[in-house]
Amino acid sequence: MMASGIGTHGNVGQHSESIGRQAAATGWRAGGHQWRFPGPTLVMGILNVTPDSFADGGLYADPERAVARGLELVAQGADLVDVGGESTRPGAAPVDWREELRRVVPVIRSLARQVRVPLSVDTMKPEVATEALAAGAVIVNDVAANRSDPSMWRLVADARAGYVCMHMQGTPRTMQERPVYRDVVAEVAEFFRDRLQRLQECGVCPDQVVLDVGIGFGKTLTHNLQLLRALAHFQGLGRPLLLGVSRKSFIGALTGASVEARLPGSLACAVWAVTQGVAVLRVHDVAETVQAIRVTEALLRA
Ligand code: HH2
Repeated sequence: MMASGIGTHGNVGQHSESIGRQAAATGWRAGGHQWRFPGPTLVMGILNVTPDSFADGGLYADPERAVARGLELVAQGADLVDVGGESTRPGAAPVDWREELRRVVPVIRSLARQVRVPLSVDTMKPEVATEALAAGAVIVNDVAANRSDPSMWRLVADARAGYVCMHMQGTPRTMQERPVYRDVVAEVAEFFRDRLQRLQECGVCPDQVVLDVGIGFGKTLTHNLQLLRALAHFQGLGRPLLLGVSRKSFIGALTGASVEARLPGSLACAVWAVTQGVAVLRVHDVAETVQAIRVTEALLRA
């Protein structure tokens, strides 16, 4: 059965005229942190401690530089900082969990001592999530929520951590080879319903969870656009939405812009997402995004 508000593409089209969607009233808890939505859109700053991430690979591979960048993101207005030690760009090779730990744990430990904003760990591995939570992270950003092994969910339940449940078709290595959906909006919604059920069975409360359609994770340009158009309809699932579009390749496909030149397209998507009730935006360009969304929110209120 479909949750209210989420249907096929035809049904999405019917609802696509109005601007300024009220998100359903929801909350999100992560460790001792708590947010109510609708409210100001949260900005999650991206901090990739990797040699090969598609936008900032190699810039913050050194722990001291990474910590300095984390402090800078917070000073620019980030409400959360998402620390990742493994690139998930299309075709990326998996990183051994010990290497990923070596990359992210010292950075999380140091930032947790210096900033008040919650830290999140962007990882697909339970071993890394466990150590990152022990080092001071309070959110697990899980791009591999499509796995069947429940160990990640059990540890999120035990830690009462926040959890980002992202949709991906396949794995980063293979996901862009030939993504196929009968109806991408309906299938992603069905995935979320199934995961919310499984998470609850593993002891994760719904208020620990935010949902992310996973732009670029096993999706063609058309799939990405269909999901972006349908954002408001995922509100029917009763959980806040997180969105990661920052500098992604679909912006390049639409405009020809290189990774470094995709800020305008990223901001256009951020503004659109705010009008559609998205609660959290995961971005590289924090200061610019904060300004764009504050103005959008004021316009929606006026
Ligand atoms: N996108 C990326 C990584 N993690 N997490 C969520 N929840 N949603 C996303 O859209 C998302 C994500 C890819 O971006 P980035 O971290 O900049 O690059 P890389 O994976 O190459 O490190």
